[in-house]
Amino acid sequence: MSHVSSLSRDVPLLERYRQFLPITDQTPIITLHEGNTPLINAPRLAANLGVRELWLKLESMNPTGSFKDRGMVMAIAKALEAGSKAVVCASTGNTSAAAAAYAARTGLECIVVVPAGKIALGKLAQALMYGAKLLVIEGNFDQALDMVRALAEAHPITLVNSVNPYRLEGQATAAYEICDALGDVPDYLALPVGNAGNISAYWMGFQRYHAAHLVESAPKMLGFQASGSAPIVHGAPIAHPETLATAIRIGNPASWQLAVNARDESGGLIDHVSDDEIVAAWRDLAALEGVFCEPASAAGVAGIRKLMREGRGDAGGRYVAVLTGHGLKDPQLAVEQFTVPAPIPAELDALERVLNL
Ligand code: AN7
Repeated sequence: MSHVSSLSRDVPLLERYRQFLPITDQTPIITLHEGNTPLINAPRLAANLGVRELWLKLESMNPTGSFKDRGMVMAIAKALEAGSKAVVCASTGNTSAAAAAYAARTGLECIVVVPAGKIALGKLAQALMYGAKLLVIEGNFDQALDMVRALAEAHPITLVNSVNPYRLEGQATAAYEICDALGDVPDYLALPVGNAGNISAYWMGFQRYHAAHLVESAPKMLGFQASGSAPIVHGAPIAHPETLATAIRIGNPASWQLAVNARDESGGLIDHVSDDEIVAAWRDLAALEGVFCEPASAAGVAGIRKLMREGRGDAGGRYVAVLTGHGLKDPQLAVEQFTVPAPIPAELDALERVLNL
């Protein structure tokens, strides 16, 4: 029995949800064992936030450490199917890590364009190690995206940012997994919003499962931007977005309208959370539940806390927060939150003295 279930866990994502994906007989079923990520209950954090039930979807457990692998495996499979030899993306770091990994796995050339000085170190390391051609621009993500869109129009290079529709198709699998794991939909799905692809993909996924009569309703979508990078909240693009959550430092989201549709059709909201609120939620996730995500990923939990504080939350609700990327991608920012103690002599009595024992 256990042998069978471990085999079924190994079924590639593209195979497992094949009926919901744009897969043909010609689509290569590539995989790095993405998806099938844990959905874990978080009772200590739920109590802290004042909600009845909170689940964490650990997208950090994907092969390159973020949810981007779900969309990228689909986009790269379709690029291969179409005979493409090269892919390109702009990125705040996670998209480039995923693109570079799946390109390496399948022998495609990969070009990534990132903003100078605003990429977490782990993500930079990934693009380099996976062998991507890395270009660093004196500009932000939005400018990088404009550049690669133009590049892909002028040359035979496949764009794998989330404006490529196969990306959202792949990312919708996370919604299917949540429904399959809970046997139902949650009341609320909370997640960070950057380029706004993921909230759009989740909404598409929940609607599809509903239409297929696999669930009886759909959750309210709760999207959260960083306060310094909140164009959807303010209703206008932001020329110079800022936030310490560099993953969502985006001023003109490509999937803006889809995200607004997801918000309105689900009866949800898109709000903003400050960097201080993001950091507090980020630390609480680690210290209360043992879950270390990257700063941007904590925006969903920060947002639930804000709604509860302002009396706009639902204490009796069942929440799922999507933790989009791994904490080890950005260890620098984590260590900076603390004072690392000075060394002590390597002797037992020194240890006992410091511990007051
Ligand atoms: C950890 O990698 O845009 O709203 O270029 O890395 O779908 O953009 C990353 C986005 C949330 C926001 N959490 O998702 C990129 C990039 C993490 C992220 C988001 C990102 P979208």
